[in-house]
This record gives sequence, C-alpha cells and structure tokens, in this order.
Amino acid sequence: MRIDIISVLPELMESPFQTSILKRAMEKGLAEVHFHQLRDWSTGKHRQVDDEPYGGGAGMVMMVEPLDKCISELKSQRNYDEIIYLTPEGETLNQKIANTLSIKENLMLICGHYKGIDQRVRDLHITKEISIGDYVLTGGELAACVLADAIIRLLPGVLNDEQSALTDSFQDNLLSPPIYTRPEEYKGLKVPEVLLSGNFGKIEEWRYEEALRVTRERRPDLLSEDF
Ligand code: 6GU
Repeated sequence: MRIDIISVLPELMESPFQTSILKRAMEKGLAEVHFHQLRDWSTGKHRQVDDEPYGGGAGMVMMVEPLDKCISELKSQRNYDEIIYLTPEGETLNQKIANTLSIKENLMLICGHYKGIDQRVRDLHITKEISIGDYVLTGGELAACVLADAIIRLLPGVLNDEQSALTDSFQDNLLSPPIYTRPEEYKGLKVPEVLLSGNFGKIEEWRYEEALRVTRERRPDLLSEDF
C-alpha cells in the first residue's frame, strides 16, 4: 500500500512512521508513506496557501489552486482508490472504515488547516471525508497519523501472531476482556483462577463473557450496531 499525505506541516507526521511497528512496516516494504509540502505548489512569492474567506468572517481558508495543482500532479502519476480529506465534518473513523481502507492500493490524505479548504477542492477531488472524533484539532495532521496507523497495522505481515489484529477490541464489535501477566498475585489482587487452569475451552468462554460484560457496561451502543 502507498499513502500520499499533503500538508503544510509534514514534519509533524514524521516520527510515528519512524518508530516501532509502523517503522518495521515501512522497512519490510508493506507500506510506503510519502509526504508532500503543499507550499511547493504555491505560486505566490510568499508561498501563500491560505486566504481570507469570501463573505467575510474569522479565520483563513486553504486556497483552491495549490491544492488542486498538488492533487492533480499526484493523480497523473497513479490511480488513487480514495482521496480523503481529514476534517471534523467527516464521517467518524471506526474499525469498519479502517478495515475497508486497508485493502486499497493507493490512498491520498489531505490535511486541512485554518477554517478548512476551499469547497471547490472537495468538488473537484475529494472522494471521502473522515473525522477522528467530536473535538477540534489544530489541523488534520494528527488525524492523518491516526488514520494511517489504524490502516497500516491491518496490512498482512505488519503484526506478528502475538499482536494479531484479529483479537482487537472492535474487530468483532466487542471491547477486550481483562488481561493479566505475572505475578499470580499482587497486593492481594489475584489472577482469575480460570486463566491458570489450562482449560482453553473454558478460558475462551470466560474471555467472551467478560468481553460482553465490559462492552455492556461501557459501550452498550456497540452491541446494537451490526458489523
Ligand atoms: Cl480530521 N481534523 C481536525 N482539525 N480536527 C479534528 C479532526 C480532524 N477529527 C477530529 N477533530
């Protein structure tokens, strides 16, 4: 998979892809992430990429021309499965969206800043808008990292068996059951007997019941969603 990310602050997104599991995914050639500095497509002498909104009002708007030029150039080089604009106005990211995007070949992510992007960029190019939750960030960069992380970890070969994505919270619309490691007792708190029993049928049953209990207590909304 290849992900192209367009931003005025690409340096903000470098370290997540140079660390730990995502770094390994890059090194193994399972994912490629390419950053593009939007200012490189600005024609103005100050490399301007934002301007005042028509009709007035607070805040700046990201101009149509640099974004259109950048996106068009990338589009001339390969076919993108989705061109995604990260914005609080988008569909809220969930595991199902991450799963769907993880089977694509080429994705383009557009990070907004200021009050957002000129509507005509959306009309011309954007195929999907995604938000990472109901709160406002200073820009789309951290959201783009969140989205890319959620997608890349699902690519075959990125996680090993111990890290397997198949047993994640949300992969079956259930939260994870409690987990324990050594020691068997700590400050009077004991590991549930069943986990020490060696009876894997019983253990799986216990984990499922606990996952249901935790989900019912914390996120009953997940149980009524079809997945
Ligand atoms: Cl995608 N962008 C910004 N700026 N804020 C957000 C967001 C995205 N998702 C949640 N808040």
